[in-house]
Order: sequence, then C-alpha cells, then structure tokens
Amino acid sequence: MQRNGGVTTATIDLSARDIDEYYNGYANSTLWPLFHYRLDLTEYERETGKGYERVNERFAESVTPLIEDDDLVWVHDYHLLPLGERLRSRGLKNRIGFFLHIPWPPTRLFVSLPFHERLVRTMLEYDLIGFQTEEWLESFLHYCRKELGAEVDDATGTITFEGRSAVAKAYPIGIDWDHFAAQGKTGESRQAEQRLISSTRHRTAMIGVDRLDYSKGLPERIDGIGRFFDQHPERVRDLVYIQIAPPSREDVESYQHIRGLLEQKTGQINGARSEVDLVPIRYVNRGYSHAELFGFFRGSKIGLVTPLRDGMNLVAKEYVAAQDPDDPGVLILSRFAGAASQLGDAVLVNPHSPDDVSHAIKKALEMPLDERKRRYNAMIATIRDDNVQDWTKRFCNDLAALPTKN
Ligand code: ADQ
Repeated sequence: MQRNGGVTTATIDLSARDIDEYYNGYANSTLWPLFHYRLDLTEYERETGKGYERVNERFAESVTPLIEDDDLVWVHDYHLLPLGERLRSRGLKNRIGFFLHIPWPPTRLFVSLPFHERLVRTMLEYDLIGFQTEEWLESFLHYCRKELGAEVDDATGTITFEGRSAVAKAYPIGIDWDHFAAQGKTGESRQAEQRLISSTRHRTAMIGVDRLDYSKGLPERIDGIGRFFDQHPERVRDLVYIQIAPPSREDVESYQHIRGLLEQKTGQINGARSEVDLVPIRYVNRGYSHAELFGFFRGSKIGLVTPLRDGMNLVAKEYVAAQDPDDPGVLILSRFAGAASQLGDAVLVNPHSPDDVSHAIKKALEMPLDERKRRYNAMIATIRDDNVQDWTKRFCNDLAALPTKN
C-alpha cells in the first residue's frame, strides 16, 4: 500500500504467466482488438481466457478486505469486466460502478467472442455501467435485448434480467482542464512551443500525438498526408508534419507490426519528398510531458487526430484546449472517435480515405481566421466545462443515488 497526496494505492504482483495470459493475452490480444472492431487481429485462446478470469479473481480477493461498508466501488476498463461479479460472489453488497474507456462493439462483432454471454451476465452485477458515448451504449443495450433477452428501458438505461437490474448510461470523459491549463503557463511549455516554432521556421506545423496503437490509424494517416503531397506538390515546402508516438504494448505482435509499418511509410514519403534543407515528416518515437505537449499543440496550426476507432480520444480535446483563442489552430478529427460526438465543429474526416484526409489538410491550411475562431469557440466550452472532475462527479452521484443490491 502506498499513500500519495491523500490517495492510497494498493498493488499486487502478477506472475510472468499472468502478464502473458491476462494482460498481453486476453485483455490486449482479444478484448482490445475486438472492441475496436478489429476481428482480423482478435485472438481467441481458451488459455488466455482462463488467465483473465484467474487474475480477476485475484484482484477481487485482494481488494475485498480493503472495502468498507459505505464505500462506493468504481471499477475501470476492459481488463476488469468480471470484477464486480467476483466481488458479489464474496458477498459484497456495496454499490459497484463500472466504466468502459473503449468502444463497445456492435452485437454482430461481439458475438464472435466465445463465452460472450457469460461476460455480459457478469457485467449485470454492476449497479451502474458507464460508456463514453451514446453509440457504444446503444450497442450494449442492443446486445442485452437481442442476445440475452433482457428487458431494457431505453429512457433510463435500466436493464432487467433474471430478477436483478443494472443501469447503463453514457458519461463522455473529459480532460483535467485545470491541470492542463496550468501546464500551459509553465516555462517548460513556452520553451517547447518556441523550440517547435523555431525549428519549423516559416512552415506550418501539423501535429499528431498518439500511443503507437493500430486503433489510432497512424499508417492510414501517413497515407493521407502522402496523398496531400501527391496532389499538392507545391505545398511540400509549406508544411511539416510532426508525429509523436511512444511505443506501447511492445510484447504483443500486432504492435510490433504497426511500428514497422509506420516507419516504412514515413521513410518512403521522406525519401521521395525530402530536400537537403527539408524533411516533410518528423517521426518521434517517445512520449513528452503534458507541459511540453501543450507547447507543441499551441505551436501547431493543425492537429491531426484520426483513429480508426476510439472510445473518446483525449488528445483531440487537449489540442483544442492548448490553442490561442485569438489565433486558434484547426482540429482534423476522425468521425469514428468518441470525441466526434462532442466536437462536431472540428473538420471531421473518414480516416480510411486518403482523399478525405488530404482534402481536410488543404481546408485547414486555407481556413480563414474568423472560421477558425468560430469552430474553436463552439468546442472550447464543452472541453473546459465537461472536464474529468465533472465526469467523476456525475458518475459517482448517479451511482450513489441507486439502491443497494440485497
Ligand atoms: P488512450 O488510448 O491512451 O486511452 P487518449 O485518450 O488519446 O488515448 O490519450 C490518453 C492520454 O495519453 C492523453 O492525456 C494524452 O496526452 C496522453 N498521450 C497520448 N500520446 C502521448 C504521447 N505521445 N506522449 C505523451 N502523452 C501522450 C483510452 C481510450 C481513449 C479514452 C481514454 C480515456 O482508448 O479512447 O479517451 O482511455 O478514457
């Protein structure tokens, strides 16, 4: 147990086998790809499924003695879908909520998961189930109604099944506005902005910041940028694209593949388009602090956020939050990111279409100041007000208002 700023954290060790089967296996090679609509990358291994259940049981066993009678319990994300049911089987009567940070797939995809019904039945042991958007919520309710035969009240999100009920609702997550805005006022942030501006000189900086994950649409994005340079070769000298993408989940094969593919595509464009004094794409394989990211975002006139599928995507919100209100940059956003449901004033694109991405880049480069301001003003209020503290309050207040299970 560790105490840090009023927060106590309890951790347990996982064995190499647990990490292999539970984390790299079922969570990140089965649930993550399937929930991001990637049936082609989804692995269905009985052994990893067992590891997932075993580790969830261990988490339940470890956390149960720490829970007090009037505690609200809030479980997060796809690694822990069955945890609530494991806690209930130990006699826990507290209110238990669950939030899914990633999409919920359409029923037709979800039923490809062996034991899909068992997994959703365990989820109905939660009192409150939160999703990022109405779209993922609707997919979940559709599954409950069509596959489980549960009774669903669409108005309240109440799911009644085999004598018990749970409520499902959308709670779009926000950024930590106060923290992020404060980071933007630091010297570190200003220096980062200056570094970026001085290194790009008279050229327009366009930025992408993502974990190196196939759901983020990075190779597809590079194809779109390549298409833009093909269609507008005269603009190669005007634009520099900066991609910041630190590696993640490097033990999973599909992640090694995506890294290789991105390096290859970036190399091809740079090979074909570079001059002695100019490299069109800068690819940086590391992470930066939020202060530095704020500065990079502010110094970039275009933010490119084009996931193929994303629960929400906080980078889109951070990019807008970092802009100068008097001269804001343009956010190009995938219509398949959960964030698109709140940020309809971004330039929305289909990330699978290089022509669409190319067209959006041209539009962003040429967008007049009054339109940039109008779009920024339409988005900034929700980014500032629907922040992560507000999100926490909304979820916890709703959870606390529900009756306890008896
Ligand atoms: P992620 O897939 O990690 O999260 P995202 O929301 O875009 O995606 O990013 C989370 C945070 O990581 C942001 O604060 C961002 O600044 C930071 N980050 C990303 N790339 C970085 C980099 N190169 N260097 C430093 N920091 C970086 C999951 C879901 C999302 C959902 C979040 C929160 O996949 O859809 O928005 O959870 O619910």
